[in-house]
Amino acid sequence: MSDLKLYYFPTCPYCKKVLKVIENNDLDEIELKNINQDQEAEAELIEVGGKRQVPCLFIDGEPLYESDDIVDWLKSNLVQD
Ligand SMILES: N[C@@H](CCC(=O)N[C@@H](CS)C(=O)NCC(=O)O)C(=O)O
Repeated sequence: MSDLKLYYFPTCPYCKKVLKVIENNDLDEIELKNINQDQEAEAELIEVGGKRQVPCLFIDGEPLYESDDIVDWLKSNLVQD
């Protein structure tokens, strides 16, 4: 099982799209990090990912940006058909 963290903030429409997939499929294994409330998470996103853009999914510490790519990864790796 991969270590999964989603960096997001609640008013971001791209984040909402990803969060909907997470909620609809009960993907509880993903730790959610709201960068507007958690300064440590915000700093970690910028340091590791290189930019303050959300959503970003860390997969075993590797950042994956772009909501469409994140949704595709979730559907390919976690969502049961
Ligand atoms: N193409 C990107 C767009 C992501 C995007 O524009 N996110 C905005 C928030 S809605 C962002 O992080 N902007 C930088 C900032 O707010 O500092 C995606 O689909 O994930």
